[in-house]
Amino acid sequence: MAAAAADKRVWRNARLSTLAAGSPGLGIVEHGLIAAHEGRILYAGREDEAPASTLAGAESTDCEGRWITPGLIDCHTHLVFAGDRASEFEQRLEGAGYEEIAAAGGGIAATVEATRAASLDELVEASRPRLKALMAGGVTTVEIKSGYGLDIETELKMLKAAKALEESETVRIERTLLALHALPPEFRDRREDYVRLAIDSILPAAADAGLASAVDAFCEGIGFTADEVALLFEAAAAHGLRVKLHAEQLSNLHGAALAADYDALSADHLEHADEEGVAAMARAGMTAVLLPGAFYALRETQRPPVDLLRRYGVPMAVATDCNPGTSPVLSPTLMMSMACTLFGLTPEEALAGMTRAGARALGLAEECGTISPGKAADLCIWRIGRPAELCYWIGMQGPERRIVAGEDA
Ligand code: DI6
Ligand code: FE
Repeated sequence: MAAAAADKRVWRNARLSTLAAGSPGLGIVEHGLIAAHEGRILYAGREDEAPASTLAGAESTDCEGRWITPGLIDCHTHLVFAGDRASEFEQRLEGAGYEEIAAAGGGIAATVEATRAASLDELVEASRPRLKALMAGGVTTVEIKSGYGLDIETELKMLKAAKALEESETVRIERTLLALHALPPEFRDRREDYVRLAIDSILPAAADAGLASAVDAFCEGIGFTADEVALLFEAAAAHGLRVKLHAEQLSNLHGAALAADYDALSADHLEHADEEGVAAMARAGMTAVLLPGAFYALRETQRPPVDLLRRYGVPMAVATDCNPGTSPVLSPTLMMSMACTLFGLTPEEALAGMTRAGARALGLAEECGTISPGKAADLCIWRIGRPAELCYWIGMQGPERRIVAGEDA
């Protein structure tokens, strides 16, 4: 993201949904005003209570009663990849299962082949429209994982592509190394060797190049075992990288509890998580990342344990999981809608899931996700009558205006 920031700006005559911690519910402020200086929020509250000093000399925008929310945060995507998997979609419609397709060499392996074959530039340009679609939907921060390279060169190429996208688009991008995503075909009979390559070579290379801020893995029957993930997480800690985990998506390998042992930021998917896993997540202060797009596309029936997550006070983030196989999703508000309709979240929980909890899942809780003094002035201005509309419309257009670091984006 370009590092420019407007000097001093004010958005007035607005209705705010601040999501600020400590405020009840959505943190609603009627007759609200937001003031920002050099890309950071100075004041967010009632217009008639705004200190004169925050207004002096500011460029002022009349929001004409529109709603302002924090910019949306998509904390789990695989949006950098080459090729597409529409044919796999057709196969699934004819009855083939996701795990069956993967076992037959399709699925993730098909995207790996296309991603290895693409140049860095091709990869960036193939991915840009997906990023742009998410941005148009209101996303101001997005996490992008590697995981379709599964060799040093291509994993780094993917992370470099994510970096190039951040440098050329007005959006914040967090990069995550997902080397333990699938076993690459050339290691089919040498599983341990690939795990060693990921831990001893790919991880250090990504860390040394400063290309990733977190490490993820796919802990699943068709992915990697809890023991293999534990080895990876030890190495991540040694390199000073936080961890997160695809856990309990298709079965329960107790990945959530494992992730908690390594002070993970989040466990993601969680359809098959049990009370032990949720309790461990609560103790470790983790965030649960719910991905209703994958649940929908795979026509899953086991829902994540939302009641348990509520009971244990584990914050629930909602994300697109944008990927070519199980979640070809390009709309953040559609995920909020599905989080409500398919998983039973309230509209308040779904909006918190794509703002405050999304930031927490990325370790960015101090930086963004709520409209609070000191945080980045990343905002969406919506032409809606009430915040629940963000979850209610199916296929809604994005915000009327998107602000990143205090600038119209
Ligand atoms: N879980 C998912 O939903 C994606 N990766 C993962 O570990 C699927 C990725 C793909 O099918 O390409
Ligand atoms: Fe995923």
